[in-house]
Amino acid sequence: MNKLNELPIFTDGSDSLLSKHLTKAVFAELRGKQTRNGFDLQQAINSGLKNPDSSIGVYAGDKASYNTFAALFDPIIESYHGFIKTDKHQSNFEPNDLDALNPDPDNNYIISTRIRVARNLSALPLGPAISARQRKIVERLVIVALSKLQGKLAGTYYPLQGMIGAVRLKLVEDHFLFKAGDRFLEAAGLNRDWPEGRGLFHNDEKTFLVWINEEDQLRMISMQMGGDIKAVFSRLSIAVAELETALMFSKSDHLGYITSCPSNLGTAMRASVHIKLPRLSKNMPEFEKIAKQYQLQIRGIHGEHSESQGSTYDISNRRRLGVTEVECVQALHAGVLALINREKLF
Ligand code: ADP
Ligand code: CIR
Repeated sequence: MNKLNELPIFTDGSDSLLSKHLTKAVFAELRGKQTRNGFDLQQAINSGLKNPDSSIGVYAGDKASYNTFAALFDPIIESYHGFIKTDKHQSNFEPNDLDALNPDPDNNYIISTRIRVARNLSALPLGPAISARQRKIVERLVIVALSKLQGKLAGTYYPLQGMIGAVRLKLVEDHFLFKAGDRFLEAAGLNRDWPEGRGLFHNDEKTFLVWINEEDQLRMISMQMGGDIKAVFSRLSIAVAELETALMFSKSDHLGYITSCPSNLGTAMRASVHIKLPRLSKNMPEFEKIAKQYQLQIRGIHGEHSESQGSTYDISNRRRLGVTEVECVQALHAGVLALINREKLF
């Protein structure tokens, strides 16, 4: 990696939170700093520099990055989540507090529902600064914890190393597995030693899955066909509580669960539906207006940075910090109801 001597110049097309908040003064304050794991500013911002179309553009190498590089990370966190230094994050993962009747009981619009949370182990650096040896320790610890799951959550771990190419691609295509070679993760150092230490756990029904050592050390996922958001949330709540008894996750009173991308801090939860909106999606300004009003993010059908296919979109909660898990999902539910009601009016 080249040494970062001068304030990077961002092209006009760059709209990332990095380009907005890496001012001359912030750069001067942070350029010589590094955390105890040796993670420096160059590593924190490399993804945004290499990928001018980033929306965020920064990654943390460890929990300490959020203090060491606070002059850059705090304004990014505030811009993304609307959460300031004096705010406190609170958790509520209680399914009984969620009021979310299926918004599409006849299956006319919602294809599938998925909720994921990210977690990292408190004793080790985050993915951008982890060593190959430490990554394998994560894999081993998580496999042991997963092997204790019982009943419908019990399943099998499939390491990426040695997996047949066609099998891996089918899992990606079917939305169960992360893709390889993501350029944002590549520039963040998250693809080092690929595919060592990475893998996928899932139960027989593929309704509970865990990604190991992708962008975060764990991504725990609950998903199923249709729009029963509450069932998906309940399954995840039980599974996460179970794994939390066996693993010590990195968190802070202020920032909630610590993740490598600041957009995932707090609940680290993205609750989404794949939804068909053939009429509304022909009127993008109206579609985007409703999404903005309900603080929803619109993604393509193969996830972040992908295009939509036909009129099917991935709709999810945008905020994850300063809101509880129940509030994240309640926001998705309210937004999805509004989208379906608008679609019906055309
Ligand atoms: P993340 O959810 O971790 O932010 P991505 O946006 O990359 O990551 O999505 C990961 C995968 O999950 C992609 O294959 C995406 O299509 C799939 N996915 C997301 N939401 C749903 C959903 N509601 N139903 C089915 N698959 C989904
Ligand atoms: C980016 O900056 O575009 C990538 N590093 C991904 C950021 C995560 N995106 C999001 O909205 N949660």
